[in-house]
Amino acid sequence: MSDAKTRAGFVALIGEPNAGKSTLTNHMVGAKVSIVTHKVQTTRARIRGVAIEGDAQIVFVDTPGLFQPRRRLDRAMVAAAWGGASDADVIVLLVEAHRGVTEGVQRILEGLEEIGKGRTVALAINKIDRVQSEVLLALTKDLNERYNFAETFMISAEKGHGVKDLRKWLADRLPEGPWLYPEDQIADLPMRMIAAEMTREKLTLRLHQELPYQLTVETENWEERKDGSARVDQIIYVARDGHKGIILGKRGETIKAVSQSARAELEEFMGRKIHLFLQVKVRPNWLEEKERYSEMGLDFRDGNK
Ligand SMILES: Nc1nc2c(ncn2[C@@H]2O[C@H](COP(=O)(O)OP(=O)(O)OP(=O)(O)O)[C@@H](O)[C@H]2O)c(=O)[nH]1
Ligand SMILES: [Mg+2]
Repeated sequence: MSDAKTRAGFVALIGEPNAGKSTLTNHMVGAKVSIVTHKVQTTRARIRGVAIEGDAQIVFVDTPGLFQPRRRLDRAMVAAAWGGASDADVIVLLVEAHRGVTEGVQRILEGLEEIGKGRTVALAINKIDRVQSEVLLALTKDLNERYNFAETFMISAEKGHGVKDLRKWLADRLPEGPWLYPEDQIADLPMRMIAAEMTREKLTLRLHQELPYQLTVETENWEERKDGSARVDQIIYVARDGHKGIILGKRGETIKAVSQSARAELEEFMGRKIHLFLQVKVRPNWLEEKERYSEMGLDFRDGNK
């Protein structure tokens, strides 16, 4: 890449919660850098994943879903998402094919009137595997009448349909310049945060209703061992005693299962042995604590009303 003209820049993926932004990020990068669940509001902060396309290095910025925030955490998440969009060279709006133009999508389009000014904004209709092609044509027309998208892509982030074309198109839109990360770097997130996210994903998959939204996971300690393995200690913060009991489960079964699957994923990611220790702490006010936000990669002040 030394004498050829290189390109590099940021592509923000925005959309409603559950639109498939993290799935697309992972597909583009070719590795799981951002957690994915079937539940809304999985991603809480900006996650950068790095992909290479020809001479271009594309830094994908996965963002939290855009929704109407109620709590401090929600507001900080939404601010992080819009912040990601306004720092990017190109914005891609993901819309779910089978849901179409929801109220949430309309609000995002309104927001884009301001944030998208002077920027390339593309539309990616995702989850095309779930609808008939007539639906896609109508939706493309409808959305393009509502906003002046530079281009429309029809993709399935999960199955990989249309993803290559999108990546090529994005690479061509980035400014010329040196690469922003070393060639072999795939994510810009400290390992302790990636590890905490993995545990939060397993918790979110296992716990029901509101509980996933009432907890946060932090890596408290990371100790390298002489035998090449690492000991990782994490704390799961919850707001209520009752939540602690649910996370532990009968005879500690739930937390054990969570710990096992998080450890397996972490070991695969790191390619070595990990000893993972989880502890649940009740902290009634964690959602209002500044330190929790910096650990999540969010700005506490963004949560101010
Ligand atoms: N059928 C289908 N499902 C998909 C596709 N892309 C993503 N999904 C599923 O949609 C759900 C949400 O995916 P995520 O990637 O977590 O969505 P997100 O936009 O990052 O969601 P938040 O982080 O909550 O904002 C998961 O269950 C994915 O497996 C797709 O192309 N087709
Ligand atoms: Mg996500």
